[in-house]
Amino acid sequence: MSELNKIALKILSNGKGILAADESNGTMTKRLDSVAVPSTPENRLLFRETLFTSEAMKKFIGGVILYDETIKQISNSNKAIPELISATGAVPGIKVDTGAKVMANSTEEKITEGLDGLRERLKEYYKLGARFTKWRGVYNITKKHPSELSIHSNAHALARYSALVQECGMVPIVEPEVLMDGDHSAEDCFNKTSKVLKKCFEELMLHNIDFSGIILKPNMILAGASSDKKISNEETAKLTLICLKENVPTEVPGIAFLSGGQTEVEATENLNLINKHNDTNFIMTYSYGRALQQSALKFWSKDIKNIEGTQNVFNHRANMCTLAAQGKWSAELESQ
Ligand code: 5MM
Repeated sequence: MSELNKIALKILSNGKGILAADESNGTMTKRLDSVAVPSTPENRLLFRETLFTSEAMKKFIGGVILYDETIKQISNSNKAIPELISATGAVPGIKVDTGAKVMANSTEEKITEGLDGLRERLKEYYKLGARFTKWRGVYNITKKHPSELSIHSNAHALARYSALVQECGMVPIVEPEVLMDGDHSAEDCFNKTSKVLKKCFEELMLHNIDFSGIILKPNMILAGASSDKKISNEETAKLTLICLKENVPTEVPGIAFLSGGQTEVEATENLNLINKHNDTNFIMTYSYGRALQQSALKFWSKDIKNIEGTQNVFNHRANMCTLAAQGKWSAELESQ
């Protein structure tokens, strides 16, 4: 077993999942604005540290994706953040892309940037304690999109990023996110996600990536957020499994889904059904941002000094997600 495969399994095994706490300052400011808390470095740290020191970290969370600001912050208990996370048994990770920007010669599609100087930045993050990384490509669905150009360019960037990350001894999370925005059908989402994944793995292969040392972070197969043709959770689980079986090489150890704008319970229920029907060898777990943090953030905003209360809310959510990652979740458990 390679070192990279060991890291991936440490993050994903036993129903554990990933806490995606890598919101850039722009996104985190939107999240904090929505609950009327000022977005200062101190407040961003306070909320995140509240999650990182919860019981959930030891029991349910295998890895945390950090943002550049956070990985360099010192906790209120005077510890470096990666040290605080490692002490819980979870693996510190870092988002290394510098964001999705409008693609030249296209006003509607985005290309993720951050390859220039990446080799040097990776060395620095490794020294700070990171052992895995994340890069997110985004694709929108319309009649014409994603275009061949966007599918190809984002896959190429994901592959170049992955090669540099593995060279540096870390596990790359490969996140091609086909967005939920729009009124497209689930069938459209299935077809377009399939094309995106197929191209990603072609490019990863071309760049000699060790598939046993990556984690895939895909979207689930859903109808667009404003579509009137929603499908059932059972159908989402089945279509998601077919899509992954058809496009992901069997050497990949695990798949950690993004929540993409689903509610906390929806994202949990869909993951649970995926695991109930999982007839693959892939570990199927979560790498949620919003679907792990939403209710904790709302609770915390009422009194940012109420650490214990906020942690209780987060512990519950992470517990539900970990049950779902084992196919053991049920709706009744939500209210217990
Ligand atoms: C945590 O949110 C990340 C967003 O970062 P940006 O500020 O760079 O947009 C995002 O990449 C996230 O990791 C994934 O989309 C999963 O989060 P959700 O909320 O979709 O589960």
